Amino acid sequence: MEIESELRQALERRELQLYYQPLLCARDGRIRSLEALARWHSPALGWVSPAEFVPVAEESGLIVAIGDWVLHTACAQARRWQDDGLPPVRVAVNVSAHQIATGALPERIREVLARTGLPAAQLEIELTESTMMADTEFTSAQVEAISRMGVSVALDDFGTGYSSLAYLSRFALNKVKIDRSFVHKLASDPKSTTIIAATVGLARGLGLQVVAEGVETEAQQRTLIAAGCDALQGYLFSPPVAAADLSRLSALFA
Ligand code: G
Ligand code: G
Ligand code: NA
Ligand code: MN
Repeated sequence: MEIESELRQALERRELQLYYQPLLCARDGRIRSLEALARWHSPALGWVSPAEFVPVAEESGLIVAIGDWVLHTACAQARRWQDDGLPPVRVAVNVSAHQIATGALPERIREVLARTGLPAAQLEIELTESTMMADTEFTSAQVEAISRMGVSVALDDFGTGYSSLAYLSRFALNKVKIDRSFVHKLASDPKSTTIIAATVGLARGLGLQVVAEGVETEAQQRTLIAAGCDALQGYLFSPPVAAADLSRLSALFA
C-alpha cells in the first residue's frame, strides 16, 4: 500500500512535522497548554491528513516510532519556547494503544524529559477510551507509572467510546476532553447541553479538569463556560499552527 511504504520513510526523510493547537483557560482566556498534532507532507502524495495516515501507522506498527518522534519533538519544542522567554506551557501529545502495549512508554517518557530538560508537569499525554479498553490491567498500570512521574493524563474524545464512566475512576486521570461531536450539536440538540453539564459535574466530583474540543462559535463558547468547562479548544481561537506561527499568539500565553 502506497501510504504505508511512503510513511515508512517519512521519519528519516523528515517529512513529518508537529502543529500545535492552544487550549484557552475558560476563566481568563490565557493559553496554558497546547496539543501537538502530527502533520505529514509527502513528496509523492502531497499533504496526507492524520485521519488517513494515523490509522495506517497504527495497523503497520509504525505508530510506535512516530509516537516516539512526536513525544521527543513536542517536549523539545516546549522547552525551547520557555528558553525563548515565553511563560511555561504544557504540551499534550496523543498516545496510541500500541505505544502503551510496548510497556516501554514510561521509560521513554522519563528519558525524553531528562534529555530535553522539560519538567514532567509540562507534559500531558492524551489517551482515548479505546486505548483504555485494551488489556485494562496492564494499561492502567502503565498509565499509573506515567502519572507518578508528574506527567498529566487526559482522556481524549470523551463520550465516543464505551463504558466511559468506569474508565474515569479506574485510571489515573487528570483531565477529560469532551469530544467535539457534543460541542457541534449544542445548538441543535438540547441533549448535548445536558450531557456536557453532567460530564462536568461528574468530572468535578472526581477531581478532574474538563476541556471542550471543537469550539467553533461564540455561542458554543458561552454555553461551555456556563456549563463549567475549565478550558476550551477549537477553531474559534486557533487552528493547529506550526511552532513558528505561535509567536503571533504569544500575547495570550499566561
Ligand atoms: O489533527 P487532526 O484533527 O487532523 O487529527 C486527526 C486525528 O489524528 C485525531 O484523532 C488525532 O488525535 C490524530 N493524531 C494527530 N496527531 C497524532 C499523533 O501525533 N499521534 C496519534 N496517535 N494520533 C494523532
Ligand atoms: O482526536 P483528537 O481530539 O486528537 O483530534 C484533534 C483534531 O481536531 C485536530 O486534528 C484538529 O485539526 C481538529 N480540530 C481542532 N479544532 C477543531 C474545531 O474547532 N472543529 C473541528 N471540526 N475540528 C477541530
Ligand atoms: Na487529542
Ligand atoms: Mn480529542
